[in-house]
Amino acid sequence: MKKAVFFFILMVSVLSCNATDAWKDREGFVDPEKVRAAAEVKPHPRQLAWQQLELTCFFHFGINTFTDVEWGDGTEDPKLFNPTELDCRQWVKAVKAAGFKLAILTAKHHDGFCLWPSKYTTHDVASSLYKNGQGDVVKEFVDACRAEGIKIGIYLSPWDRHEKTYGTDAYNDYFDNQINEIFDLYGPDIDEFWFDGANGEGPNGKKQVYDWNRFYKTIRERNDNCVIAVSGPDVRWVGNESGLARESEWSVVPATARDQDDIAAAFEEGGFHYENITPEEMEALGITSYNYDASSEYMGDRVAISAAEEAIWYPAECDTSIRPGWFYHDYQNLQVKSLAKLMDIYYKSVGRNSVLLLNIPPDKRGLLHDRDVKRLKEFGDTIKEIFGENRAAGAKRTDSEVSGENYQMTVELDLGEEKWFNRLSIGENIANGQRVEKFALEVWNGRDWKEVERSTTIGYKRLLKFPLQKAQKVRINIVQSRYIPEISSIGLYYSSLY
Ligand code: FUL
Repeated sequence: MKKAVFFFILMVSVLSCNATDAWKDREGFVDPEKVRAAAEVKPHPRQLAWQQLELTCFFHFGINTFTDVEWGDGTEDPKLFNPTELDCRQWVKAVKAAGFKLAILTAKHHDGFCLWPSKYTTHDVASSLYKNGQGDVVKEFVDACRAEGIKIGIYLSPWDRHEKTYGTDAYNDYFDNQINEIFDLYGPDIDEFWFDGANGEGPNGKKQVYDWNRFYKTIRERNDNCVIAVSGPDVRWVGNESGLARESEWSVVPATARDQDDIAAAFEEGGFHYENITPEEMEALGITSYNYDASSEYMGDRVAISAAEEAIWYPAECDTSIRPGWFYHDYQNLQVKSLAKLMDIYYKSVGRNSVLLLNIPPDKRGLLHDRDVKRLKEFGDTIKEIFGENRAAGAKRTDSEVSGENYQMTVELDLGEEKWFNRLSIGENIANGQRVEKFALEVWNGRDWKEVERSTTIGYKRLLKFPLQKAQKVRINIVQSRYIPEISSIGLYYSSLY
């Protein structure tokens, strides 16, 4: 009996601990004016359009597919590239059926091998056996995307382990020329350029000093709607390759998050940061700038914003692969991520104010493997099944007044009758910024409002999983916001499994 009482007390304290932890503030200097100003930072229309895609994908395909490695060194024989059944339409159909809206092809990876016939190098498809050197994979890819209505993304690795000019100013010309070449041949409707953060040595042992602003200017001139990701100003790498956003994911972060040298350092050294100290302490330590840690769990929180000179809209993209590697390897055929794993990633990427970038690597034939195609279909079907029926559709919504220095308010929904649900989808009108810091989901049990779940940021979309509820009235209790909350969508759903 004693044991049972002890266990009960332990469980109660563990549960209440968890509940309060979600709202626990980090210790540190907070400047209310800067926090308030951060709520005014808004996305560029190209960033907003990108965020609304939710599901985007990668196709890692190239010379590595044939040499069976993850990073080629640029010395591989182009003749090895020879897909026997290449069908980009098969790739694009598979991802489209699963709900993906944009696909990115690795037109050039770190080995420098180009999947299009480039007039600036011979390390490309034109020197391969594929269609006797007459093939053009980038063209086949963009044609397939256009035919299926999928947006187009191009991955062009700045780091080039083949190109002889790498490490000199001439390489900046080479890289800029290739960006222009891509637009000349396949543009202008390229919606995402993906520049990797990895920056190693070239064939002559030199590292490149990139002329980033020149590359960005070229892209802006060719298509102002195109977002530039990772080593670029529009889309931020989330900080891991597991497809997981932070529990609190802010799209408004210190401007230093966009500093290219810091991004490269973060890739190499795991990064470093000083956001937990006051400006006075920074001065005393001789630190002049707030440094960047791509994986800091505090990215964009009040303390980080308070230490920043400037805050910018720089939303997170969560990249991960459906298999352990980015490129296809036969021996990984039994390691395709499970549906449960993919759904967990979905809740923790799209469901945490981020865009998912899922890689599905085509094999040596130039086709997606059956196992990957099957898993993609299950993934898309499961999302549609869960989120296809919104049990809050047509509900009567009542917003309270906003009060207090934390802009508290409630949004109440009357569902018209009692309904069962165990998933919440909620969104802010991010065209006006990201504001909510702490909220709770509550249900009316006939006498009182009962708290079901506590959470933190919302942003474009927040998904919550919680135990099954039956209620007619539901309330979102916003307990802390940086400015007047603008809740633009609320959905309630039921899922038996995921
Ligand atoms: C990394 C690269 O080094 C990997 O090969 C892969 O392309 C991944 C998406 O980005 O930085």
